[in-house]
Amino acid sequence: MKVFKKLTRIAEEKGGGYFVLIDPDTRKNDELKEFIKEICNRGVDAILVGGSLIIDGDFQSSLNLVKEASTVPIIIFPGSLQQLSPNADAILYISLISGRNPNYLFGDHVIAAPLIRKMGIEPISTGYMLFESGGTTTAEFISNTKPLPINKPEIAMAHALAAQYMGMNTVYLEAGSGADHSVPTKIVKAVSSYIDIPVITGGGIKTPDDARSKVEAGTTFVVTGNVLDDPENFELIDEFIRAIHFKEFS
Ligand code: 1GP
Repeated sequence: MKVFKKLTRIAEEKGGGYFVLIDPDTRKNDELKEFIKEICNRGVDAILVGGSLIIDGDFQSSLNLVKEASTVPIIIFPGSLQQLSPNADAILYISLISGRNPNYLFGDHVIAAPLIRKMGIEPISTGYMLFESGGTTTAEFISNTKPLPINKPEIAMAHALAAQYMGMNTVYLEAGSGADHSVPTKIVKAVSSYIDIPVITGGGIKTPDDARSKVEAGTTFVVTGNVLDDPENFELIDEFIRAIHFKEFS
């Protein structure tokens, strides 16, 4: 069975699926390996690797390290065409549908498609929707697009439905990495109940309660990144898992 289908089934069984995002700038070498082993042992469902802007990190070597240490699927979350690797299991094949930048709607995709085919990794067609979140996020700045308003759920719903009608596998509701505020739960609920394809929600999720509210609102997957970078927060991982896999723990 294909990676995304499998993950969707797991999420349905557990209540929700939990993805942890690894930004190659943040963790290096041994520390990264240990972190990956630990989060896999604790029950994360998949690992995303990538970033809108990588400054000091090395995407390829980070991905290879993650691959060596991981027991769960590795999905590339590409910030650019440089972030491709045959060592991943799948890639979020992202169209930035909240924006109108042609390169991110159907431009880089043309260049990446033959490479992805050659690499033999699974493309997960993703309608990526960036939302206002209290400040300018890297994703917003780099993509030069305007985020969706958070006080107009109907705009988000129409975008998500268009993604479904265009045959995409999923929509990703994104507040931006390190966002002040996560995508409002009412938006997650409005979109999730309006479409039939799985929803991924990420950006600015800092507490297990917030993660749980997104799952209750209907998201299929929750993504966290920054929150676990602070070693003091590491133990939160178990709480995130309990909050997201709530069916297993109820
Ligand atoms: C960004 O959803 C991810 O796409 C993770 O965001 O680092 O804010 O958790 P955070």
